[in-house]
Amino acid sequence: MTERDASDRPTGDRARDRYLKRRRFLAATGATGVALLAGCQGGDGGQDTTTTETTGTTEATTTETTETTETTTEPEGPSLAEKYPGLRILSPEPENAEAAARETYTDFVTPVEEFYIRNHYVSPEIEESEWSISLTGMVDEEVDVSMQELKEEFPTETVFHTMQCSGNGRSYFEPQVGGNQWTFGAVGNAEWTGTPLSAVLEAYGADTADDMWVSVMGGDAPDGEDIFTRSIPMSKVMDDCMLAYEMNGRPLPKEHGFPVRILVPGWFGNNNVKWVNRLHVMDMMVYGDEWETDEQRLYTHWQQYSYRIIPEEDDEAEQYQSIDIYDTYDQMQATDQIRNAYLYDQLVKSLIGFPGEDSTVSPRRDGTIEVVGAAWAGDETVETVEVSADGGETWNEAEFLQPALGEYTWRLFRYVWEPEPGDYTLVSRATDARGRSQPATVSAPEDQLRGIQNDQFPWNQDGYANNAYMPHAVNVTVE
Ligand SMILES: Nc1nc2c(c(=O)[nH]1)N[C@H]1C(S)=C(S)[C@@H](COP(=O)(O)O)O[C@H]1N2
Ligand SMILES: [Mo]
Repeated sequence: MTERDASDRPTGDRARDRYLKRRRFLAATGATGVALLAGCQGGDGGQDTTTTETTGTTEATTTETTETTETTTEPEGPSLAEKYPGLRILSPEPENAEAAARETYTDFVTPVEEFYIRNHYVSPEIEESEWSISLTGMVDEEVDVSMQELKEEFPTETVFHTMQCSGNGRSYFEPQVGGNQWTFGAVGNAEWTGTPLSAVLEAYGADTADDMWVSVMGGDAPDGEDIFTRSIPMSKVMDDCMLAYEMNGRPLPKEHGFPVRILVPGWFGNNNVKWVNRLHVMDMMVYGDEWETDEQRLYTHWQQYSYRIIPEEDDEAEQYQSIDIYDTYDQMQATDQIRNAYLYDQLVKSLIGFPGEDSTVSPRRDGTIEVVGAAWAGDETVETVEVSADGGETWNEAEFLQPALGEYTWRLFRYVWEPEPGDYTLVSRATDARGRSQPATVSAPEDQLRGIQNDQFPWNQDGYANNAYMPHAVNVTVE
C-alpha cells in the first residue's frame, strides 16, 4: 500500500506546476509548445534541442528556430520529469514512468504528459530523414522503406488504442517479483495515426497467408544486447496493425518510438515495438538457432523467454515455433496446448479514476458522489462495469459516459453513489463481450495456476497481466 501512497498526486501536481510555468515562459519567448513536447525534431541537422541562455533569465529555453552554435555530447533540454509532469518516474535511464495520479483515468484521451513510458534500453535519438524500415523474408522484393515513402505513398489511418504494459499491477503480487514495480499507472488511451501495415506488405508482395508471422524489430538495443523483437500473427497484422508515426495528433515523442512504431490495437504494450527498423515476414515466430546464438538470445529473448505466464514450478517458458490461439486468456486456459501463455491481447480490466487513493471526499448537494473510471478489454468490447463500495461484497452496475468508440479503446464509466459518512473500499469490475470478468485476487505461487480459475489471477514469475480487482481497490473517507 505504501507504493500507492507515494505515487498519488503530490509529485505530479508539483511537476505540473513547473510544466505550466515553463509553457508560459516558452509562450512568452515565442517558442511553441510543439517544440517542447516533440523535443527531438529540430528541422535542421541540430540534434535534439538547442539551448539558449537568454539574457536576464536563468532558465534555458528550447526552440526550433534558434541556430545551433555547438553540438553538445550530452543531449540538453527538459528532463524526463519536466517533459512528462504527470508521470511518476521509476527509472530515468532507461526511461520508465507511470501515471502518477488516479485522475488520469477520468479522461478519455490520455495526454502525452500523463502517458506511461516503458523502455528496456535508453530511447535512441533518431533523425527521421535518415530512418528507414527494411522489409525482409518471404516477400517478392526486399526493400528499405523510407519515412517519407511511408507517409506519402500509402493510405493513412487513425485509431484509438488503449495500451497497457503487461507489467502493470506487478507491485501487487505477493510475494513480490523482480522488475519495475508498476502500480496502476502503466496504461493510457491515445489516438494513433499511421500507415496500415497490410498496405506495405501488399505493395511488396509479402506472403500474407494466415499461418504466417511478421517479426517486428526495434532499433534501440545497444551493441551486444538482445534486439527487441515481437512476432505478430499475420491475421492480426492484416486486420489492423499500423506503422504509427503520430500520437494524439503530434509526431511520436522520442520516448514513444519516434519516428515510427508498430501499433497492435488492443494488445499489450510489449507487442507495440518502438523505433521499428525491420519487418521480417516468416512462417513461424522467431525461434531456435537461426535467431539466437549459443551465448545470446539475440532475437528470441523478448518473444520466447520474456512476456510469458510462468508459474513457480517451471524453470522457463516452453517455446513454440507457431501457435494458433492468439487470445491471451484463451491461451491461459488451454494449458494442454500452450504451457505458458504469450502476452498478446489485453485481458479485461478497469480502474477507478475518482475518488483518488486514500482521499477524503464530500458528497455533492444532493448527497451523491460520482465514482468515475475507465474499463478496457483488449480486442473485445467491454460489456458491463460494476462498482462496489464494500470491497467486493455487493455490486452496482455503472453506466457508460459515452458510446463505444471501437473495440480497442477504453470506455469511461460512472456510478452515482449515495454514501453515509465513513470509510469505504471502492472496487470496479469489468466484463467483456464474451462474458469474461476480472478475477478478485492474485493466487499464491504454490497454487501453480496457469490460467484464471476460481476468481483468482495466476501469480507468475515475472508479474504479468494482473487484472484482479481487489489489489486495485481505492480506500476513501466520506465526510
Ligand atoms: N523497441 C522497443 N519497443 C518497445 C519497448 C522497448 O523497450 N523497445 N518496450 C515495449 C513495452 S514493454 C511497452 S509496455 C510499450 C510501451 O510503450 P510506451 O512507452 O509508448 O508507453 O512499448 C513496447 N515497445
Ligand atoms: Mo510492457
